[in-house]
Amino acid sequence: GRGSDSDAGVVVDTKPKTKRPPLYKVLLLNDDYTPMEFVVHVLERFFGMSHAQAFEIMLTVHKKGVAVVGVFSHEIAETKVGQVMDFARRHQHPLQCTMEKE
Ligand code: TYC
Repeated sequence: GRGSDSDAGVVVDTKPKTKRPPLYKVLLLNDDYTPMEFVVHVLERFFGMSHAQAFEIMLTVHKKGVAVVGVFSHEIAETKVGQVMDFARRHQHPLQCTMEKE
């Protein structure tokens, strides 16, 4: 129980834990070859951004090398990364998209 005599000083159930699922940042990486318009299209198509939003994030990646384009559950993040990598490969662009635990 909660530290009764029979527990011989072993503290149990100290903190009520509410388990939230971990979240994952999806990152887009810069490269020298993928056309800017292609990146804007990717952000509109797979991340539901407006054209203005997508253009802004694309420029951030272009200038800084990387940007977070969304935060999702593990399953959704994996799906997004897969969709972007597949779309880029099909169009023969070297665009890279990865995920990392927040
Ligand atoms: N740097 C690319 C260019 O000059 C544009 C670009 C932006 C590529 C963002 C990838 O994630 C990227 N054409």
